[in-house]
Amino acid sequence: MRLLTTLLGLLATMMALPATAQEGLEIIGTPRPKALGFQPATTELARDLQWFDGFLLVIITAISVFVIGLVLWIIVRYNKRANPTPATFSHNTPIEVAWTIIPIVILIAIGSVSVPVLFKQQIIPEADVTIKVTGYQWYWGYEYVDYDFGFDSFMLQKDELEDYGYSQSEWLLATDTAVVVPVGKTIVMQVTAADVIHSWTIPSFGVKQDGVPGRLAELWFKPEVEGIFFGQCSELCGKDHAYMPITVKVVSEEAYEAWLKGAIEEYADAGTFQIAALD
Ligand SMILES: [Cu+2]
Repeated sequence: MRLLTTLLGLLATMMALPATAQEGLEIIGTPRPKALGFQPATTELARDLQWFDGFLLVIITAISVFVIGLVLWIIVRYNKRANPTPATFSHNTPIEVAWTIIPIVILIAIGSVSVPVLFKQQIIPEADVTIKVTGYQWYWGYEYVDYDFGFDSFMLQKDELEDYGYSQSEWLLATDTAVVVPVGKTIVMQVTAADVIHSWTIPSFGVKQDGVPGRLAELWFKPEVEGIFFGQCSELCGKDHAYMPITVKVVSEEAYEAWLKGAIEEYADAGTFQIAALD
């Protein structure tokens, strides 16, 4: 009976996926129980990273299989019983040339794929929307610099989740306010911190950037699908490091414009105050 209840519970949980919350937006960028691998890639950068990971896995697997095979072969073929009189030579020029050149070729192959992926992340394109994000102990502050408003973003407590349209499984991920961005536009995040080093990330977008006090770093992404995406501070920053998650909502152009109008009215004063306080 207990098994049946568990199974029914499990079925109900599975049918509830994908979870929806907040104006019908689907939760896409989130960890799933017992999942392996990456969260779904929803930007070109994330697709590149995940492809590169697969490419490396093939190379690593081939090298590992080759080395394990060599070791096994030597154990079987050249043990004391099978090979009582060992060879005494210490040099073999062709083999030494091969084991120098082959790794160089492998490293060049990896580099020729890795460097373009890195450069695509680091060369920041012209922004459609620019947002400055500041890490604090222990929450994030966002400023929409084109519109001169800003707001802070705090993690929702367990008893607040439902009020904000989230379920209990979004605890440690969902925040009271979210970064709202339009789908298909180039978003540039200027990342910094006010006290210690934090790190801003959204795994589904394939972006992660340390926020260092006194420095302004940049990252960019171009979200391709509407939905809710979660991330968490990724640089150990003190006792509540685990409690400063990141929520990004990717919405349609119209929804973004509507949200922007409301946000300017709601946060304009708070934003100015915050900017003044930072100076
Ligand atoms: Cu942190």
